[in-house]
Amino acid sequence: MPDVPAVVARPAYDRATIRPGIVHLGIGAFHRAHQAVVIDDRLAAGEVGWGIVGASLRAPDTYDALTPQGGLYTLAVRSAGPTRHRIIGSVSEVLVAPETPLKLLERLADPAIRIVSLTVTEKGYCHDPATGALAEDHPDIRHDLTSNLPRSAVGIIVEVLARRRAAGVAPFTVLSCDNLPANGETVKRVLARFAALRNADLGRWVGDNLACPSTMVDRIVPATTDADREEIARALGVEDAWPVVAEPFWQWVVEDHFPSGRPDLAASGVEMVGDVAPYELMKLRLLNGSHSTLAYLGYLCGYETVADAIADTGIAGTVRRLVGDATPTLRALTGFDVEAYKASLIQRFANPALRHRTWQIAMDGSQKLPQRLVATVRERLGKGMAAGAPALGIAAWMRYVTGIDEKGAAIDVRDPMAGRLADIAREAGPVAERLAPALLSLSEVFGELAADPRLVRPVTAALASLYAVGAKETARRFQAGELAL
Ligand code: CS2
Repeated sequence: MPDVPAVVARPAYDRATIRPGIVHLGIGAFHRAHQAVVIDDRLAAGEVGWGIVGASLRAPDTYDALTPQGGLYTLAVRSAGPTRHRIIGSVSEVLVAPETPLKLLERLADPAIRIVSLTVTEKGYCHDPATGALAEDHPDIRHDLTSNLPRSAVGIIVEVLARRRAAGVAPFTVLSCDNLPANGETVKRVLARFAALRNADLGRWVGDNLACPSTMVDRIVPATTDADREEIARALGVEDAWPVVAEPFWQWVVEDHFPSGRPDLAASGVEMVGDVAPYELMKLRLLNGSHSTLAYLGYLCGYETVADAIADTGIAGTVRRLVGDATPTLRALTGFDVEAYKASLIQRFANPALRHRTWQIAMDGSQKLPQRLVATVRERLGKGMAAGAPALGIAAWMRYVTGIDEKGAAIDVRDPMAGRLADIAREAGPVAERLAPALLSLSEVFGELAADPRLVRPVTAALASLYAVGAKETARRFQAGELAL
């Protein structure tokens, strides 16, 4: 353990005693600032059988950074007050799936592994975002159906479940920690379908035996920058190749269904519940819905970070209206103060010490919009209400994915559907009446609402305004009640 100032919290346990009990797929900054911190607490409480083997499914960068540090890294918790630093020790090993695929399969097959958790982002589930069904023509799925060296999370998990079953080893619990609605059901649906495509009997076995509790995860964790690395090195007096930076707030709500055992998560502040759905809906529609709206409007206005965007009164007012419009679509939550959660959101977005880039959140919109904005519209329409604020968020996404900003400069649009989005934008041209219906016809994103005039009309009106007067003035008009959607 390097010599760091005494104020820096360190693992309060002997790391040599840790035994892995969890394999985490997708070991990015979010996992390291959220679930791994809870596990660090459990290890400190003496539950040494729950160390984490973290796997990257694509790039070796996390492996390269953390392996020379023995898996240790710093968590910097940033707010308006002084930054708090803590060294996390729960990651005992990092693997890179494409480089050592057999090693990963071997670790996953180990009976000591009782939980396989995932943060692979929305697109990592290889599903149709609107329906939640496995995308059977996805190139990774097609590859994995014919290979015993799978590359997708879905293919890897099913391969190992088959091996464990053949060896008479109980399955692990699969714990999705991604921002998807009913993430447990979603991962189970794609796993069972993939397994059935391999072999009908395996498909049934997965359906009958695999536990996939749903979870709601919440903590704002911007991508680490070189400036963060330098600042943390100065504070610690040692270099950390890949620290993570987060806000103080965190929440983790987990459905309590772990037939293969679990650490005592509740003892570290995790809420163990029977039904996560009301929490998920609240978080996806309030926080993530606001985030995506802030990202597209903010980026178009030229704001680099969420904190810059929320300082714009028009955008802040639009986010408040979005939260208000999403509220009637939420389900009742007993014992949780939704009003306090709502009130804290603007403050969290305004955190001056988190430099959360609008561009980062804008990524993968085609995968995020369905649960963040489209689902809110669907429920509002079902209740006889107008589409409301989400229509502006959707229109801002459309303006963004044209790939040209308000000054005529190129936007680096990152999205698995980027090619199709660009083709549609090129064909329609910068004409709201053509572009809005053309993008709305993407059924993967908008489902059955594609041609619904109750969505087409307000989205077209919002997009026309974005073209005519720009994002800043459109947000101002919307929050002032001068643009009805
Ligand atoms: C963000 C989320 O990048 C994004 O899409 O909306 O990562 C968000 O910061 C987290 O879900 C907060 O819990």
